[in-house]
Amino acid sequence: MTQDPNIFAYRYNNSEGVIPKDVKILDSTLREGEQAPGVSFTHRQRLQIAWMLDYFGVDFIEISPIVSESHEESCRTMMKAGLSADIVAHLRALPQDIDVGLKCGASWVAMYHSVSDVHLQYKLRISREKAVERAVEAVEYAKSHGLKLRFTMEDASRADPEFLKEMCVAIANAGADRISLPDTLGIMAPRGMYNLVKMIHEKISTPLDMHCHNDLGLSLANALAGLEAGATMVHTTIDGLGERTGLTSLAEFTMALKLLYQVNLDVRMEMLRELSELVSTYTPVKTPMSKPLVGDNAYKHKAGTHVAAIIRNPAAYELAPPHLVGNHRRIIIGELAGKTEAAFLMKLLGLTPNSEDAAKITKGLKSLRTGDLFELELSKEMESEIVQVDERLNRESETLDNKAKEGGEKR
Ligand code: HCA
Ligand code: CU
Repeated sequence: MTQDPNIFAYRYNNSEGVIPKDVKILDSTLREGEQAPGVSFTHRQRLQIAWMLDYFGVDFIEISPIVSESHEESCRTMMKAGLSADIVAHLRALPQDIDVGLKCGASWVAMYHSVSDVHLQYKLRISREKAVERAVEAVEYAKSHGLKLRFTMEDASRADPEFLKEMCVAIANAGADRISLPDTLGIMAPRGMYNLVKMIHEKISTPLDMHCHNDLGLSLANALAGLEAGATMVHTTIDGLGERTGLTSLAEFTMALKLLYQVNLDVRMEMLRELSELVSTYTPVKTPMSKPLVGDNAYKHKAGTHVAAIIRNPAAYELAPPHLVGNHRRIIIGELAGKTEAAFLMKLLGLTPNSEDAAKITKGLKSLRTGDLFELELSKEMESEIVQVDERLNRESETLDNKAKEGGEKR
């Protein structure tokens, strides 16, 4: 089979050219990620994460210098570290916060201001008019100090669309370099996100950012929908860490771009599992086993029929090879194992595999009633051994079939 097994799925997606080839990634592990319950990095950990994200190849790294003196110090050090990524100082739309950014030597700041009525009334306790006035003043203040800036319309997805448009136009006219349209509550469906972004994209030419929370598990889908509607950057975090249930995961986003949109970003995807492990080491939030791509289970194969197919061609049950994201392929041996695995096990134990004994072992594994007995990581050598064992079993059963045909022998 020479054709890519994913080809028909790609055809349904029909998404080549639908989003910009030079789509940008902003990683907010050091800002939004630190808002995840239980997460707090040390200064050194922040610097290490920043270096690794930079080496991975993200375009922007976000950190909030206003949280504490330690954060301010990390921000200042990162600005001077000579990273290729731009460092964005995330702060409130207030002159005193912008001053902190300036003190850190920032060239990019991101200032956030709520735009939904519920936030204006209950969080900030100000009118819409006051919100526009304050926001425009903050943008002008930052621009007058030579800063590049992103303005975040916090809770954009729950704001009155007329007011959101008014605010976006005012902020664009005031000179913002980018505008973020976050789904702060994770309340959007992909269609809704598409409509919202399209509405703003038709109104202003300022480049737009997607920042989608994952409260309904739709953060990746919504970010992609936003890109389809004209946004050009997506905010991610390692493992999707963030306030409450977090936002779009860096691994899922980069792989979705590659597989679903045929956009090959200039990033080191093979670092994804390592990045996930790093953050897991530094926080009490352990990467869930079932986490797509980087989780322990992402490339484990259990059902006998799956394993048998995997060893002939991994593409049978893998959307992309594990090494692409630095993960490993494993097979589970236990009550769901089939004859091929049992034969492989015999070979490992120094026995000569044959169909009859392999069947007995399979039966034995089932009668143990212990579920998964153990798992094996498949090295390249092991995989080729399994294929050999599998071919041998196939030959054996072919011979038996032929004999049966020739002599009417019963099996
Ligand atoms: C926050 C708000 C924010 C900002 C997003 C952004 C959100 O937690 O302070 O700057 O693009 O989700 O609205 O994270
Ligand atoms: Cu957020």
